[in-house]
Amino acid sequence: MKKKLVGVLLSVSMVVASLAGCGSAAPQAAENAKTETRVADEPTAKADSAASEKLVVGFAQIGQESGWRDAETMSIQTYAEEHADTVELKFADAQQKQENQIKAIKSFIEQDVDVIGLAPVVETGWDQVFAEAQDAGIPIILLDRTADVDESLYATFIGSDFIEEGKEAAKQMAELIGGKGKIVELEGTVGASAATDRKTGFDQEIAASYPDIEIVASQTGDFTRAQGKEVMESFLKSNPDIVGVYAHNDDMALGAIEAIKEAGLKPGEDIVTVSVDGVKGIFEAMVAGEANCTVECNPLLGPLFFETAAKLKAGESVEKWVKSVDGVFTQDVAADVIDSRAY
Ligand code: GYE
Repeated sequence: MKKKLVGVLLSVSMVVASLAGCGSAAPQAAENAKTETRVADEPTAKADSAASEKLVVGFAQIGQESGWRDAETMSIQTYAEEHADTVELKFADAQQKQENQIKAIKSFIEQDVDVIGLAPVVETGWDQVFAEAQDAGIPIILLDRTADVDESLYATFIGSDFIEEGKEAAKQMAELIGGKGKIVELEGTVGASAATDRKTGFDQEIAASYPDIEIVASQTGDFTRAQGKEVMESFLKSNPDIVGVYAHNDDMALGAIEAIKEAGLKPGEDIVTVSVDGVKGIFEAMVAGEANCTVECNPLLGPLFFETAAKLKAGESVEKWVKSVDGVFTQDVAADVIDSRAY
């Protein structure tokens, strides 16, 4: 409580100092100072909204593990730059570590931001810090990945249906390999909703509808191209007769394609690929005939994220899940659409 009051007072003196600096606005400055002082008497009022009407948002990003992630970061930062007169973004890159995301959230709470955005690197372990944000009256937006917490602890989830993506990927794989054969699966980050659900959806659909398809190995490649390649190399050594690889994101598929080539096989023909995201690199690989299908997952969430944050600041209600609408792209359409891809 004491800290908050000091923060408010500091910001009041900053407003007074900056306004006092411009001569002709002096009477106005005195007027403002009075208003601001009244705010200082009320320690519960937010310092930022008292000092300006800007929407102040803290975003705890996961890291830079994939082309998809970079596109999302760009979308968020570009929106903030283009709306700098109304929006202030405090951005943290957690370098793939949950502890760094928790630290970032705590610091956003300290700074009394209006809304906190988070792409949870893993699903569990958020209850305590979310409760702290709630106690401070700061709503949380989950962006692109879900968290395994009580619904009351966050305002909304903006993102795709990963189970559906997994099911769609399974149908595409079945189509590509004629409903039979041995395949391998490259999983995303262990404990991440995008990985858990893409696996659940895929594995369930295969088990339910395609009895002649066998998933002979499934292992994490942590959503990165480097690990996708490494894991695929070991898959190829122990399972030389596979006909397909399903990767939870395009970056791992691109790594797998390198491994397939180095093993002297033809990606896209000897071993087909199905992955998720729809980044430029996988379209290039499809045009080259080396990848077969991508299930789209839209990373350009910046505008929707800030619009939702503005609604929350204004006290408006928002849907608990704002679902992205995504498409599916196969090799035969890749050349036609590649130039229109925005990421
Ligand atoms: O598919 C993957 C990224 O959370 C939906 O995270 C996101 C996933 C995306 O690293 O490439």
